[in-house]
Amino acid sequence: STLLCRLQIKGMTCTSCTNTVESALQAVNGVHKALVALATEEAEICYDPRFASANQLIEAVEDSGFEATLIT
Ligand code: 9UX
Repeated sequence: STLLCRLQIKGMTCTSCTNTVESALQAVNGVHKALVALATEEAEICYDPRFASANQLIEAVEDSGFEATLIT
C-alpha cells in the first residue's frame, strides 16, 4: 500500500530549490513519487510505509537545506 504525505517547505526561492528538494525526497528508500510546488511551498510524497516514515521525509528535506513541517 502507499501513503500520501504533505509537507510545508520553507526557504525555497527558485526552481532549483524545488528541484533540490524533489531530488532529496525521491532519493529516500520507499518513495514512489515526490512533487514540490514553489508557489504553495508544499510537497506531496507518495511512499511505502514499510520502508519510509514521515519523519524520514522531513529529515531528507532538512538535510538538503530547507525547513519542513508536516501538514498531513
Ligand atoms: Mo535558486 Mo535555491 O538560485 O537555494 S537554488 S535560490
